[in-house]
Amino acid sequence: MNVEKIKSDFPVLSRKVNGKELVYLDSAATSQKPRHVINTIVDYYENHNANVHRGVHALSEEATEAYEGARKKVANFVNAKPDEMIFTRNATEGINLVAQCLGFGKGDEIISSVMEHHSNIVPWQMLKSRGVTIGFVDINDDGTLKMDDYEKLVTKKTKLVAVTHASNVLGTINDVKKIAKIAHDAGALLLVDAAQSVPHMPVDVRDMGADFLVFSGHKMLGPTGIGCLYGRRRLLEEMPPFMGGGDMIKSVELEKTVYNDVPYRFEAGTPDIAGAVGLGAAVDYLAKIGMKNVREHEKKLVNRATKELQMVETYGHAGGKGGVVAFNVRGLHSHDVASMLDENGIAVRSGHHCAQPLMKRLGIISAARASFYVYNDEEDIAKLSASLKDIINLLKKVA
Ligand code: 7TS
Repeated sequence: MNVEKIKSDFPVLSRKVNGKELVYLDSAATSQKPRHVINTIVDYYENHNANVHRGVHALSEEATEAYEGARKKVANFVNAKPDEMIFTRNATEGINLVAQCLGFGKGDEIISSVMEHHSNIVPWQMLKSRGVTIGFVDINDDGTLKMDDYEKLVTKKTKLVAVTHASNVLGTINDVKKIAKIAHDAGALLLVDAAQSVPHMPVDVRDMGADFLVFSGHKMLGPTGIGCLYGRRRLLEEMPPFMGGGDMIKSVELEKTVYNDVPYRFEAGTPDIAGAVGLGAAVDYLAKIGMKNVREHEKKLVNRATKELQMVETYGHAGGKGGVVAFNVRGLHSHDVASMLDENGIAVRSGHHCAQPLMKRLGIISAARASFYVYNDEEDIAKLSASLKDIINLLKKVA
């Protein structure tokens, strides 16, 4: 991988922040966008813009072709079929769609885990009013899931197991294939939150055994406002629509409506056409680099970061973890650490990372987090490490 060349494809990475070269270490929150994605979106608006699935005029046909072409690209990227791929706004919307449409009722159980992002906890909690109960798998000290908990918690009453493929805080990559087997053996379904895995490693929905899988375009070099829900076709066909309106129907009479086929049934109203087209371009860009290469590159970076960041407390020590390092400087709030790093042009996220139950489980209120992607290199980590050393030295002087 030629990181220097890749870096030059991202216009924003050449800007300065606080007079310093930007070091962007917040890709787990959202990734930067390469020129190819930006230009594709501009080209779409400048030359092809029209609504999809309706007009017979040239622009409408071109827009439909571009939108459906993007669906094919994204489906292919995770080894799904286009009609199993629903465009959503983001990973969060995909999870809410499943929560609202799968037909949960009294007595159903859902098993989540303590390492989940709020988006894989709150939509399930919202079903409590229907009499649904939720169980949570715990973590070990190294930040891996307690696999024994699945054996204990997943029962005949379990309708769905919801788990993240990769943790946005700990970096742990979970053995979802094994979890799929436990879920399926008990007659339950598996939903995989792949918001932090699809952008960073090869993902194959079939090999994994996922019944549903969600991800967001904006974390994988694509624009904001577009995401995907993969669902096994038979399941999607049995599910009622999420929202009603245009495009999700075959015919409407005042008394009744015949719904459209999957996946259109789940895409009510004018979709984010430019977003989908931009995501298609992002997938092309990533596929050209090769997802195995992306994964290997991030492994190298996270190993280097783990070695360098011995002077701070870090969270999540699973072997082969993803490109995320959450940490705290003793005596400082993570927001203060992030602000001090920002003065040096280094962008990291701080706070609870939308994972408050995990923070509680770790016995902390917040953490700073450096997260890596295709445009980061070892020099970025060296800069982070040097800045953290400066912060710690400054603290010693003040104390
Ligand atoms: N699941 C995981 C594992 C995530 O990390 C995130 C976003 C989401 C779901 C939700 O994605 P969205 O695009 O629907 O909002 N995670 C983060 C983060 O770690 N910092 O900012 C957003």
